[in-house]
Amino acid sequence: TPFRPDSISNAMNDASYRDAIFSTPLDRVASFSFDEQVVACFPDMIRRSVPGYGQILGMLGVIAARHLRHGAHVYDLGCSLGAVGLALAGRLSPEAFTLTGVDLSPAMVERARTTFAQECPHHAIEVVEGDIRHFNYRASGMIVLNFTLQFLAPSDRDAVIEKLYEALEPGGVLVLSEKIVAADEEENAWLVERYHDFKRANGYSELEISQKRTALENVLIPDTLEAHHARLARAGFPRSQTWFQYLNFASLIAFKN
Ligand code: GEK
Repeated sequence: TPFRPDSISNAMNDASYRDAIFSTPLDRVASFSFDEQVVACFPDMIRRSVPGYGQILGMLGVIAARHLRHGAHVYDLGCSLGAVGLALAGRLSPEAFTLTGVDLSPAMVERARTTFAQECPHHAIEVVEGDIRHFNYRASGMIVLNFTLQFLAPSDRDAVIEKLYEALEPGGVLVLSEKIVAADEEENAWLVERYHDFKRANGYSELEISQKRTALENVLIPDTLEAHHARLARAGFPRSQTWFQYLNFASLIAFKN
């Protein structure tokens, strides 16, 4: 099949229910958590809620093909259902890389393992249930945090990025995709309003948008792009750049010499 950077495996789409978690009024909106209810509709939720999600995934395969030394190891941190691993497996042969996906949610890990076994049984991909803050990383050529760092307490973020810098081999790359906030208030307000328009256009109701917003308060705390680049520099990366932005969602790449 011809390569389309924005296309990803249908495997996850097929099994996905439509996200209706916040479609009915709730007395008290609980904090968002990655439980079984979320797992069941996750592919639908993330596609309708994260602008550019599919394009970022498609491009991760392209970036890996460019930057990975043959046979190098890759980490996908906060792997959820394994979308990053699937994107790489769709682009690279089984000999090209090994991958470890790490996620804190047992429900995610279980589903990701099944998906890899079905979709790319010849690729050396494992999924580990664990906390990326306290993980023992092996030397790697590429580390991906696709919308995961944003869920860590801000005070934990520096130490994780430092650990990942240490784990990367010379020439290694870190890809960091995040929901971001703009330092300028007016700019930020415009981005957030257009983001809510984006969600409306993708079929979310006012109620769903506002209840999801409440559920994510204090759970997802976004940094500015400047804060991300500064953190990467502090951790030791001599160079980082923003390679993708769509409204208040962005992806950065950092290079280790
Ligand atoms: C994708 N990357 O489809 N340790 C490990 N996992 C964690 C931690 C932690 N400390 N905190 C949160 N998670 C995926 C999407 S989703 C993004 C990533 C979103 C996990 C959490 O369980 C969830 O699966 C994931 O990080 C974030 O490309 O839902 O917006």
